Amino acid sequence: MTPKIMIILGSGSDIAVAEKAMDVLDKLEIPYSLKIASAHRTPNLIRELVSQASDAGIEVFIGIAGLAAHLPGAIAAYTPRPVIGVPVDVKTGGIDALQSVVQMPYPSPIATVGIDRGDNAAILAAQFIAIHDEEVRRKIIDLRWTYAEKVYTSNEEIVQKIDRPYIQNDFLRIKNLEVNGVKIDEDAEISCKNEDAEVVVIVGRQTDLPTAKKVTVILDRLKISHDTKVVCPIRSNKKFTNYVKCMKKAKIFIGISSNSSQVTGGIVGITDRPVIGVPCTNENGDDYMLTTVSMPPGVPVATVGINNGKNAAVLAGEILAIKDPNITELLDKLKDKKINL
Ligand code: AIR
Repeated sequence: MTPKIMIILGSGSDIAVAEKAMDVLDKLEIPYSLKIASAHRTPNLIRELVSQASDAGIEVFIGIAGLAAHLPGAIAAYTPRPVIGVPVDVKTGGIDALQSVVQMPYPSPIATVGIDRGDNAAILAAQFIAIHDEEVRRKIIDLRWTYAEKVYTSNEEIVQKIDRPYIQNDFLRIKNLEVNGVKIDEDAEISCKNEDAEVVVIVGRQTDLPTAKKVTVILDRLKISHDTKVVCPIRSNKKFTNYVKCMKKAKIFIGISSNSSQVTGGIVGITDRPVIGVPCTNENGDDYMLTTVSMPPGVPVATVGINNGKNAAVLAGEILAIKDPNITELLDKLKDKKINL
């Protein structure tokens, strides 16, 4: 059977992070292949392996590496398919690897997940595949529920067992709370005119709109339908939730996030579709890459480089191109600079 996903490790010493990815893919019953090849020690092997794997039908690549982790970028050089990068903590807490993976130049994005987050890389790869596979989509929803369930059970197993004189454990006991899923609020004043948009771009504040513009320029070049809204999940929670929920045909969400990156974090909690995050810089020049990428297990955000809206759009194109040769062709032209940008 041809696997759908190929995981490549920069070294055998990265195997513990790969185990987390394989645990998830086993649960989701998605066939995968695992190889070891180093961007620096064996560049020819990467070229051969990735080219042949792409031709054979691999749909998504996951590159896992530490230190100067150029592996995911090297994979991207030889495939039109989306590449997910997992930085590994070998030195400096993995920050060296994270920067090497996430800060890719246009038009070669790496969908970066948090340091050592092999589990989130596998969920993200499955989300890419689920765009054209409803069965995988259902399995992801079930798997993600197990992460949520743990939150509920820890209230019983940890909090309820605490015996202290002033803790009031009968007050709003979690297991007795009725918690409903978020529903569209017909009264919230936000419209969803472009309901058929395949890619939905959400911007938390006006000042980040230039980054959104970079996204939409490239989506137009790729002939991908899109809708953009400036709406903040903290200042206008109802509008934000309503918007995400009413864009029912969205295949991919792109969140443009600054500060604590509540935009991307907010989207990923209320959709099972893949979420791409573009971290922005603020007026003082601080960037928000860490608050975008460092998501907990179960809720990945595919992070691209700082302010790199163009790479977010290319990544969205690569994901949709898995089953759409027309987009693959347009991406080829973009990458070869055959069309004038
Ligand atoms: N690595 C291997 N080739 C290039 C890089 N950056 C990474 C591996 C591993 C780290 O270097 O992905 O995380 C150390 O590798 P090793 O083989 O010395 O244990």
